[in-house]
Amino acid sequence: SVRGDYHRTGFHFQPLKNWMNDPNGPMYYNGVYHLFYQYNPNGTVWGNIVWAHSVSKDLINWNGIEHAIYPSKPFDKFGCWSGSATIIPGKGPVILYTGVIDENNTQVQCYAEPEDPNDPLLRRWVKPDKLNPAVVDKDVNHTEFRDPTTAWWGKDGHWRMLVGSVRKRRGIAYLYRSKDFKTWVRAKHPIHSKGGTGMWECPDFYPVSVIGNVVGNPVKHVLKNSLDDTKFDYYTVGTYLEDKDRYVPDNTSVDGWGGLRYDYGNFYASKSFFDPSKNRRILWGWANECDKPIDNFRKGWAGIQAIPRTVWLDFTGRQLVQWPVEELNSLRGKEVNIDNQRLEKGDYSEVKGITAAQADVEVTFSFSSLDKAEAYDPKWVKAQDLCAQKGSKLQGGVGPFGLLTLASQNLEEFTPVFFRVFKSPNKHIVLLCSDARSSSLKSDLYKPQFAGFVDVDLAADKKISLRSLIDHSVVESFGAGGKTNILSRVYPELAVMNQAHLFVFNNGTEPIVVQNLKAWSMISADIK
Ligand code: DQQ
Repeated sequence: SVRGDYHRTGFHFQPLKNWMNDPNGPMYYNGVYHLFYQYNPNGTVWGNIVWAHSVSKDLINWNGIEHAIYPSKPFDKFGCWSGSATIIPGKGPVILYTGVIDENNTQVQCYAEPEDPNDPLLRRWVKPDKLNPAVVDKDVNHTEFRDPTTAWWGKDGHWRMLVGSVRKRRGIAYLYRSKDFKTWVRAKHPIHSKGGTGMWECPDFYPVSVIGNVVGNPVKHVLKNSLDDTKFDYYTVGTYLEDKDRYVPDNTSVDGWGGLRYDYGNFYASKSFFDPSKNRRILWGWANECDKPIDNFRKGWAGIQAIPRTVWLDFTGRQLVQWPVEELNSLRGKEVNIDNQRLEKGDYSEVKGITAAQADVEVTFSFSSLDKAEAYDPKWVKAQDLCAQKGSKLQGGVGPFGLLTLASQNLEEFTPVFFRVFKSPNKHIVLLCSDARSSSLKSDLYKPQFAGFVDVDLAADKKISLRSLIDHSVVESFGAGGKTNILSRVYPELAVMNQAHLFVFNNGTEPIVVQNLKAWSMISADIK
């Protein structure tokens, strides 16, 4: 097979060919899930952007239909960029998106609605001239003014929505209000902003509560911004002061690069929506290629979407938790199990009997003591640097232990996903790492080691869980039940198709027990 075929995903969403980036306007309407996305119909690089459109009954199997929004008017002639859907009670869905009006990249916000609201698939979208452009604002940075959010309805009977921007180096989420969804007026104060963080792309703002209390009191709000500077999605948990229309992050969450991320890997420009059919909030995020542009060209495609994730507030109130939507389990085929397998220092053991290049793995590791944990140096503030320094090969105390995914038989190639535990004076510090440095024999690729800290109390539990979705060129991992997540894009040359293997390993002095491991061969999703 040609390079590209064996890196194509089996159950992660991707179009048949060409370039895809941000998920746009996700929603559930009249029994159908809609996913729009930034798409180049003519090539494998970013450009000629339209809103492609796919529909689904289950978030896993998709049918591509005609492009929903494409340049057709003076206000979007140079691009139809990211935006969101809002379902207006008694009327139905509408879309706000960013139109690029000239070669200078001047951005305005535009309005689109279904041509026929009774079409179950909402195939055709129109942009009424008298409603467009919906927002033109002379007082903002006109080339950095984009990505309107889903609107929400305030107690005063006015709609509100946010648009991302920047002034000097201050990232800004401007707030606009409207009585009728037609005329929008910028509020005196942005809902939130933060100096030194650069352009805020694709803001997202929504209420959250601890799971089981989704419909009841929203206890907190989340503001997510995609930082153009770093290409990661950062969020804070905080309070929305409705009467002032300001958002204030809690003192346990910080804005900017030092803050919490949805994902510590390749995951950007994400967007969430509320799914009333199952009372849950679902998050979509774009996972860019790490392959070279020339290889994207050879493959004929570039960009995938992460598996849609249910998102809720952790019981501590300090962070979110994410988990693949339950519908994904419908693709689980053959299952293998391991119980109570002990791994001494240096042990690695193959998980046989599944298609290791297209699999779902859930595992719980336990150990009897934390005494051997390595000392933590307070200088190690960046998880990614610590992972670079320690990796999976350097022997530790408690860990490194975890999975070797997409591994070739003799480990010439492998992508380790693993924990390392450190001891600091008052607590233990847990690192989750997904290290692409050994993922491919090919040398001229971007093979980053990604990592994040995991906020868990191991002293109480002495165990930790990991789930990895392995899909040819992606390893998407959820640590500690979805508290710290990492998506890696990898391009093995040997560990492909039925030449790929999966191992559990321990490279620390403390013995680790694979308390329980379940792995499934994954059936391919039906994505047309
Ligand atoms: N991608 C879109 C923009 C957005 C950026 C253009 C984020 O609207 O700011 O394709 O990836």
